[in-house]
Amino acid sequence: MSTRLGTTITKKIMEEQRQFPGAKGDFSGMLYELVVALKVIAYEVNKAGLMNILGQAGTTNVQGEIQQKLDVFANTTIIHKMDHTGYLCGMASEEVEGIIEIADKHPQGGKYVLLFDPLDGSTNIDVNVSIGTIFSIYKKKSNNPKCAMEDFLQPGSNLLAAGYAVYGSSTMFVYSTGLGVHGFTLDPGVGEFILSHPNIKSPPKGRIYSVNEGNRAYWDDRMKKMVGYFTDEDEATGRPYSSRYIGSLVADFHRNLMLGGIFMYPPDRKSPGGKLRLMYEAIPLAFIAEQAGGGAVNANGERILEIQPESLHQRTPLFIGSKEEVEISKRFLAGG
Ligand code: AHM
Ligand code: MG
Repeated sequence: MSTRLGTTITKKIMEEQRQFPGAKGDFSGMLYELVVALKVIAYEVNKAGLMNILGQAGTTNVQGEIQQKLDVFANTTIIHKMDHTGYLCGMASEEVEGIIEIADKHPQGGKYVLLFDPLDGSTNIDVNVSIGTIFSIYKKKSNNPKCAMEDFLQPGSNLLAAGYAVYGSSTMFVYSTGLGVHGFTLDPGVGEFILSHPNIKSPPKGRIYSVNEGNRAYWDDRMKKMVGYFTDEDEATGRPYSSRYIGSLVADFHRNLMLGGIFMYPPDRKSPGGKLRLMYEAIPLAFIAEQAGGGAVNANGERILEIQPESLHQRTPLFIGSKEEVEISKRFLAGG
């Protein structure tokens, strides 16, 4: 039996730290802590059917959606794992209305802010379908002793790091600090993430389109034409595309990142501003998509990473994936 474990996430983070000569290790320390929180969530998700943890917690989050018990667990796990580290000046979560400040009893003066969607795809929890956690990290901007809203409302082009965990047939952790995208698979035997997908590059052209077609009646003509394009037959351009839709953004995104294709959550009559959250979902995944050679735009064809956020829980339409399919979506969004 081989005793080789492969490259652990700790080793990879240390290697990346060495590429920033002035780095003191705070950023790396923060990532390690976050990875531990994600392992705790993965463990809990994996035994969800065994514990009396399934079902709704009976509280409603800021978006007015009913929270599942595991949402609450994931949210508090990340907050409690990160709040006493001294690395952060604050956090923001999809499940919490305002900024999560660092309590006075914990070390102050952290240089970074962490934003996260603790459990994305939460309607899939009870039915054993892949779900995940999405995160992003910015450097604190303001001179406030505590963090201020401006520290959070930064465009994605300022991101220091972003990534996600997918709790699926295995648990994967995918992240980027701007030096490419790296994917790790959790070895449950040793409880360590092992580098399984170094330097992920998304295929420049894919074969998959992902959208909730049940919303077709609410779409505008641009959207109907675009999906018509993906489903029409044309051998020269490899159409029709295949349709794949899980209903967990993070899992849909991950599959398309690996196989190539486009994920779309357009504006529609029910949600004219789109459904997904700019800060917790669109920006971090756009950062990963671009680092892997793909792209991400809103319904005006604007690059997601260039949007100046106006509020923590702002929503956005999202078209994200391989370079070619994002260009096709831009063409249709422009009315062509
Ligand atoms: P959430 O589970 O964090 O609230 O995220 C919203 C989810 C996304 O994961 C997914 O892409 C989308 O909502 C699915 O929406 P719909 O059911 O309208 O297709
Ligand atoms: Mg989500």
